[in-house]
Amino acid sequence: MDAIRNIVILTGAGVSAESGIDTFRSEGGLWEQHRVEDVATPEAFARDPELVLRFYDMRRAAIQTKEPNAAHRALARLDAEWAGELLIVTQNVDDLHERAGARRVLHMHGEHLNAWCTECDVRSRWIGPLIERPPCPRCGARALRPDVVWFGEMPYGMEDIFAALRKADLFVSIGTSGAVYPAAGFVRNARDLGAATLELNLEPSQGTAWFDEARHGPATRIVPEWVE
Ligand code: BJW
Repeated sequence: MDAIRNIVILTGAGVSAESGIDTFRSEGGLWEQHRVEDVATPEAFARDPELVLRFYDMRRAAIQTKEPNAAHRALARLDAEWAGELLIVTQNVDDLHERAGARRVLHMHGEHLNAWCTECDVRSRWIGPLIERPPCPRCGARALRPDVVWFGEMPYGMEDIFAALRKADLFVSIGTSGAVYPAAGFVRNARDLGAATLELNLEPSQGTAWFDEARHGPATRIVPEWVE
């Protein structure tokens, strides 16, 4: 990585799979007969809030019992040691990058540990069940929803992500199927902006042809191998 100074790393559900957190689109990756596209939308929440809140309460509780794996730890080491610019853009709502020690992390699809009050627009740390309709710590309204980005909503941090992509010498995509935009388009954005591109995934992703290089295997093996 001699000529490389600035790195953008995109991570997806595959980086947390070996910690025991289900991916979205794997075999059996359905939730109670619902596709993620049917549960993770503002329309689904309006139609059946109990179903959606139950889905997120269950996932939030499960995530809190999981631990970072060797891939998270390798990325945290890279973050700590890399003198150039580095940004880990994660699509994951878990906090396993942070619990492994990574600091330069941007959660473009939100965080399961946060709730968002749709009444006063304030985000707060909230880890209890949302299905009980707790009051917002700021305004008291019973209008908290998970602070995650659903289909049709604008992902967080897009300006910061594009600023990092413009400066990047290397773009690395880890554990993501390349099915969901705008994240799936970052490889083309990075290429157009002059970065080298590398895919690290269990299998070829939908966008694998866009990468200069692709290495396939479990994240706990191929990510530490790449970092070392
Ligand atoms: C391993 C492994 C191991 C397994 N080791 N690897 C038509 C064309 C283009 C776009 C659109 C379109 N129609 C609609 C859109 C837009 C839409 C979209 O992309 N839809 C698609 C279905 C086509 N996107 C949006 O609406 C987004 N917003 C938006 O576009 O706003 C407008 C905008 C305009 C211009 C600029 C910017 C914005 C919002 C998308 C929100 C996605 N939200 C979710 C839910 C978040 C909350 C939650 O967690 O519940 O985000 S959906 C879900 O998918 C979640 C994930 O972050 C996301 C990506 O999934 P990911 O991480 O890739 O997981 P999987 O399961 O798909 O893949 C796992 C991979 O890991 C696999 O490849 C495995 O092989 C691999 N793997 N084990 C290594 N051990």
